[in-house]
Amino acid sequence: MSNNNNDTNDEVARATAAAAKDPATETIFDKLLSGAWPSDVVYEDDWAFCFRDVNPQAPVHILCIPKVRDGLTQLVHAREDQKDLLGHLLYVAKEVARKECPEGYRIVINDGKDGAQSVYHLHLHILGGRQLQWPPG
Ligand code: TR5
Repeated sequence: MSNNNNDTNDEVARATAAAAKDPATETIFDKLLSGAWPSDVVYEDDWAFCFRDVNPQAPVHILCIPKVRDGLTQLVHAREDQKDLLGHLLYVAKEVARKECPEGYRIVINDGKDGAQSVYHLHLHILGGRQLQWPPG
């Protein structure tokens, strides 16, 4: 687990580089979804896929993504007809968090460059398993 200043700077650098790329290109999450790359899957159903983050920022760090990206590179691009999907993802994240983090948790969406988003496939971060601080950096 890591959360020092160097990691924070690295994450911002990755986010800045990712934001400069064409958001239509496939992301690493497509490889995890297809099984081409291994992932530690926590939950999946027809719409949602939840797996442990490879670089955890807390004892519990799980990502929850839509199985089909369909333009959802980032939250800001969500369409009205995707409201049910967004609600489903939030509900699934809550259910996963309730089981994994009985003392509480945080659900985060990083959006765009200033949000330090580095992978352009919508994802909810579920963080817990320790006392989280506020405000975030
Ligand atoms: O910075 P944002 O909000 O876009 O979050 C992207 C998250 O994807 C980060 O927390 C990364 O640690 C995580 N990530 C990146 C890779 C990866 C992953 N989680 C699981 N497995 C991964 N693989 C195999 N490869 C990655 N590059």
